[in-house]
Amino acid sequence: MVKQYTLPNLPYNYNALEPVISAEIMEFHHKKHHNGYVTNLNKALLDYEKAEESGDLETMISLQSAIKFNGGGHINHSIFWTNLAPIGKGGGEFPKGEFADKLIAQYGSFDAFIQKFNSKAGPLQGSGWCWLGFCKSSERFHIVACNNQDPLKGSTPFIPLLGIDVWEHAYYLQYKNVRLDYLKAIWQIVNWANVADRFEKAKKVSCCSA
Ligand code: MN3
Repeated sequence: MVKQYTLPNLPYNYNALEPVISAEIMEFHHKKHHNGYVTNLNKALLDYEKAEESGDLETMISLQSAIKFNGGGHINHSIFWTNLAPIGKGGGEFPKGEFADKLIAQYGSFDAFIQKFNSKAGPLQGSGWCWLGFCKSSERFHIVACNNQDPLKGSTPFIPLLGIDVWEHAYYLQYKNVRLDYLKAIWQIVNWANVADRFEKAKKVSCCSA
């Protein structure tokens, strides 16, 4: 049988990211939104397997967008939760070491990087994600905005290090329509140790021939 996915537990309580992200947002985001992606992904994969077994190519094709959307939603949120940490427990604390040195070498400073990231995430039209990705071949970081639930790896050659969800469901209950306030605040809870850890792994992955 085709692999089925499960909703991962959050590495902290729903209220742990307050005051930056309210418990209400976190609970809805995890239990309803992420859980919905997992449920719909599993169903689409089972339906796809059935269609494949019976040679129903049209149904297989019709299921591809559901697999992309819900599979991307599961991948993206699974990264996002670990990219965040409560204030006082790693949240917002810039790391030291190779990752930090390299990021500063490319962008000038952490603040300059954040400014650049937010200038890409803020104007993203509709729903999507903004990512910091790394390319081993060019040894460069890339800030990329992706629409809907398109996962960074799969849509681009880059390995995702940090993703910020800019769907309205990620901030609307607290920040209303002011996405930029959410984007300014979220850096207080970015788990840079997790981002640096992902960088260490990304250094070993060939992503493209650039
Ligand atoms: Mn989301």
